[in-house]
Amino acid sequence: MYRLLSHNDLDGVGCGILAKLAFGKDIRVRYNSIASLNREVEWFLENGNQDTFLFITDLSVNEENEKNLEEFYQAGGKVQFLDHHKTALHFNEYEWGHVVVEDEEGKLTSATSLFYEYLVGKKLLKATEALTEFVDHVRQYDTWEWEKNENQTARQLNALFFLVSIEEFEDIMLERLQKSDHFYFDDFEKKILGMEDHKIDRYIRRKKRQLVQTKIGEHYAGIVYAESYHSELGNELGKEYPHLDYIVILNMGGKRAGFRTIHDHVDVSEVAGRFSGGGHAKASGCSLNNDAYKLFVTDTFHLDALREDAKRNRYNLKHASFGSMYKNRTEAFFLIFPEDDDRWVIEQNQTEIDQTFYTFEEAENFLKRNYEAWLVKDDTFVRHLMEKLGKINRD
Ligand SMILES: [Mn+2]
Repeated sequence: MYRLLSHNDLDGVGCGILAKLAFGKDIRVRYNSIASLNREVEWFLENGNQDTFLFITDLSVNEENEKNLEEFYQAGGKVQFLDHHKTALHFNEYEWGHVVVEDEEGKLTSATSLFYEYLVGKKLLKATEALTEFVDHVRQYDTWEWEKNENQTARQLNALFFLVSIEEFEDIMLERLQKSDHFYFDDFEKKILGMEDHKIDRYIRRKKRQLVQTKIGEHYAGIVYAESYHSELGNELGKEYPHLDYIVILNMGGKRAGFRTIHDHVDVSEVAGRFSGGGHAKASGCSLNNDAYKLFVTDTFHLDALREDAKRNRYNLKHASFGSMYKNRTEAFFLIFPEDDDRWVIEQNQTEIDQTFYTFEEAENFLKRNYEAWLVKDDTFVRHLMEKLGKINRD
């Protein structure tokens, strides 16, 4: 008999689907949250049969289970641990541990891609075109590589995963992967996935107007409350407000904080680590313990939300040689413009501030971090210029 304990996200369930294809009725699969995995492992070690082969995928166990698994293995127990989280790399010390974050070609791995490689390598599963495609969609979604590749199938595969129950998702995929030459969505799925895309768009648009900014240590963070679509949200908010080092998504119902960044200079697994959480460099999470609650909720609840930059301007544009106009909540006006030798300067209410910048982006970052200013709409821009002109004419 085989037993699989895996994560309850798309990557974790991808492992379950592969396990069922490989072992059929001989495997029992259970999907876990980060918290419930340790209980399951404890239960297995206390009650499990020495003949049952245990797989653990996409999640890490605590130190006690780590020690007990090693004992179980040394006593002849069969266990294989497969993961791709940086925080689990120390499991490679064990013969039963296999943790790879990036493969030899520099491609990011996922639990599903590692498990596929393992099963095919051990001749427990036959590689097919459809399976290879499915595994790579899961991998691209989990590593966020889909975005760079504009792989909408990967994104929609995850959306479908959340639209149906895990059991339904398994059933659909098991049948499709066994029967078809290629991975695909049927017409009904395409229709509901289209509707879901619109719903996500509206949700994200609303959340963009609820984000507050705060400084934590040397980093600037954006904080938002949200129960759903954390990955999409983290990514879209990160792109809308690139001056923020990372985005904190608070799920009050789940009493958890998620951290996302689109930047390479920040490692959010470190941020989560400060609150006993973990994860990847670009996506991580922790429980809302007292410290995290105070920092992210108590200390920021009174703050006003950031304002988005004007999007449909024809005149007041970023990088403009005659200047880009910003404004903040205190009604201060700012102008970013280039000065002779490739330096960008900021003028606040017609007075230049001391600091100068090499690029427009640097200047804008400074402005947004320190003044929470936004690019004003054309009509404000024009009105402001007219007033200035009027003043000059009167003088
Ligand atoms: Mn994963």
